[in-house]
Amino acid sequence: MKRASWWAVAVVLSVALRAVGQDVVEVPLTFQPFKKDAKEMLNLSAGGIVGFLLPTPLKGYKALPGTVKPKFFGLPLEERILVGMVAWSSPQAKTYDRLWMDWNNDKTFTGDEKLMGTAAAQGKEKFVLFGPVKRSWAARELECCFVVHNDSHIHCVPVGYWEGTVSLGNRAVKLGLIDANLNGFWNDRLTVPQSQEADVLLLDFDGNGTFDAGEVHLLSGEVYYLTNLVHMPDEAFYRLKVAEGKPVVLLERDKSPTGKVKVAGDRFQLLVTGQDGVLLVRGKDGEASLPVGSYQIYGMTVGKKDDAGRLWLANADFHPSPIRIRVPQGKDIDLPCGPPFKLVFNVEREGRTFEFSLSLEDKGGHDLEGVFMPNMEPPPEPALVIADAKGKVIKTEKFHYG
Ligand SMILES: [Ca+2]
Ligand SMILES: [Ca+2]
Ligand SMILES: [Ca+2]
Repeated sequence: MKRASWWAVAVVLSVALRAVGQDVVEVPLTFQPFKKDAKEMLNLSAGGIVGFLLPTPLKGYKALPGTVKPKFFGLPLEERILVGMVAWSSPQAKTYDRLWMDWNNDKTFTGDEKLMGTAAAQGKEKFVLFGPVKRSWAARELECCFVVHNDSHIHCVPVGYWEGTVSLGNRAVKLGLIDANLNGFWNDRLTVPQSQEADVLLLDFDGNGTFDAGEVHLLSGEVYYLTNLVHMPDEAFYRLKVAEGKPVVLLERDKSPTGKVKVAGDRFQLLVTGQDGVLLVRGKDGEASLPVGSYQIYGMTVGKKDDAGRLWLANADFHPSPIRIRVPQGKDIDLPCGPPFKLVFNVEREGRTFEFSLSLEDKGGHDLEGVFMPNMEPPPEPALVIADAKGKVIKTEKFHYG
């Protein structure tokens, strides 16, 4: 009798241990320094910390004598403002290729606080990259790069990110974490959907080996802020914890019951808030799982493949009136957003002047913010043709994006 009960205990224990082993997965991370590619730095760190270039110096500062076209900015870094100045190196430079940061906060810019930048253009965009630099700031060593973008603003970004691979279901999933708010920790979570005060989670959701960032980071679903719950490619939800003192992330599977939501797209992302705060839901083949509960949908990106299998994307922003839904267990919910889209033609008349405009609405009547072709460019502007009753063309005009 006694022996039999020992056996029983042993069996229960081994089952429990195996379950724990499967529910928390340790993922070792390695540091990946950014290549000298300003656009990649900005995309993967969701812009890092941003300051606008201003024509007048910040209070207590003045331009260095002899500088060409100086501009000024402040970067909010850890409860303090890092004040800086950019200028052209000469009247022929045509770009802000010199940078001074007041690292020691003495209200002056000195030679040892100066950096020289490398200019690079990518398409219509213009970048000047400074650094990497390592300086004392807020009682610690800050290592970062600076990027002047389109002559209008400056970004402070980390010098790289942590990357690892986890086996989920039958797939290896590459993930990464970036200290996007540059406070020395890489586990700051997004609390409200409009905030940008958080670190970034990189997730190779489509398994093509790279973290694909769109111009708008919600578009790809692979570069987004770290949230309490993370929707992984195996359809399950996980809580990510960063192990203390070592480059390891722990993935703990959330075991809440789930339901399904449906959107007519080959791929889609929904930005929602629910009982666990902000959550990016990643769907494919028209459906996505969500833990049972009530949600507010703040944004949506939908991708549909064309005949050649290339993905076209459309996005909508539901601020400030989010769509409210309830996800019950084991029942599919058709969401009141997404395709089919409807082209709406509006005419406004004032005296002899007519104004024509076009907009795209989703099935719930929500305006679409943007549509992107597979190359991430907006589709060509449509033309307006006015003809008389006999079909003779009177006027042709092009619509403009506005
Ligand atoms: Ca100084
Ligand atoms: Ca951080
Ligand atoms: Ca990818």
